[in-house]
Amino acid sequence: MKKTLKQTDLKIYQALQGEIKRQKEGLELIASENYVSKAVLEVLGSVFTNKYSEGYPGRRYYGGQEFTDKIEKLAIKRAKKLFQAQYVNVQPLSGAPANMIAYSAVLEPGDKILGMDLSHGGHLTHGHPATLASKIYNFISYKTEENGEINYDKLEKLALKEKPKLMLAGFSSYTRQIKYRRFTQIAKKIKAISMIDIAHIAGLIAGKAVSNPVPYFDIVTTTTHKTLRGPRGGMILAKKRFAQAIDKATFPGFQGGPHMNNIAAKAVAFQEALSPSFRKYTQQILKNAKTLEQELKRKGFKIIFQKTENHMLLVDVYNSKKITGKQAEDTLDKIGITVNKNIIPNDLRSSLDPSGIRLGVPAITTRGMREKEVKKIANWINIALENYKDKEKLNSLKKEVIKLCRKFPLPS
Ligand code: DSN
Repeated sequence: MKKTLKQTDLKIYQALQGEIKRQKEGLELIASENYVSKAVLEVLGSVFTNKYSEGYPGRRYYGGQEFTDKIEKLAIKRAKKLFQAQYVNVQPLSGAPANMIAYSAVLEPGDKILGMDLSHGGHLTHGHPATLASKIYNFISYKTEENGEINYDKLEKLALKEKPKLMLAGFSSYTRQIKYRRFTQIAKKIKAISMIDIAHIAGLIAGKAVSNPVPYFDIVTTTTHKTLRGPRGGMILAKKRFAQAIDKATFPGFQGGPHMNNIAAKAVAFQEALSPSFRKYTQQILKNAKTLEQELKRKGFKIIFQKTENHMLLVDVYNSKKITGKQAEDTLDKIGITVNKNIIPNDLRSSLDPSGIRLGVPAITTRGMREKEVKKIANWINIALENYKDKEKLNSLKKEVIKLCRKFPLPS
């Protein structure tokens, strides 16, 4: 007789039940998180996890690839359609590996990369000294201005002076749109490869809520689990001329066997993202983020980069509400609202207890919440952060949060 997880491993079963309850009864405002559909979950937990498939469809190193070839080809076909890409590789295990693979496909150790500074919205893998990438490549960084924008004239000057071999756009906490044409024109001028990491906004691009950088850039990397609402994973899109180099850099260059359960789940998520309802979803994300921005501004919060043009907000809680980023994260945890503390540009505090928090609406939008609910949530955030020592107030807010969550079940 088949045994259930509960019978074979009670501890893990209990942790799983706890996580299910936490996700059901809490408001997920971490900008990089989302809820996948039941169909994505089904295939993620399927027998595709048993299969080794080094190589690419039609040219694998192990036998038994009848069905794995099918799913990988479908995932590629759907991703190409979603993003109008000439070439796609769906094997990268996640976003950080995708970036490492992309760098290694076109650069030699010691080559120069111009990327966005972490505290100004960039990602760790865009040049932070703590990463392996920064030990291999020579990173220099650009920053944003007081008005929250990238100064492209300054960027051009820096690029002309430094002559990087690769110019990298993209971010993990920047809330404004990037001028793709201008950015890639600068890269062309200095004969650099242009690359953009769209991990955060891939879903918004797929849903056409923001414009598509794929036609402009040589190489595009992404995760598949944020706004795109797929399984945790990575992907690289590029111009055809980079296909061979990226395939080789992925396998055998950087990875071994791709995770075929994950690739199957990516294919399912891409199909979902091609639907008209996904377009509506991404439009609603923009509306919800704008509502959150306006409500928080009205309540005296300082919004970094001045405004949002995507799914997230970076909020300076320290200088507007005299509460640190970590205190804010902990306080909101107590009422069932999950956010992450986040460094802000020129932050005087440490990254373990910075001045800011990052908020995102993709997950609550997946649950069907709209402007009305976002207004409520903004109000609760304000009350909680202004009264973070008041246990009774926090307890009653937690009850409100649970009540709201019960009205908006997770996807089925
Ligand atoms: N952890 C992801 C994020 O939250 O943006 C990026 O690595």
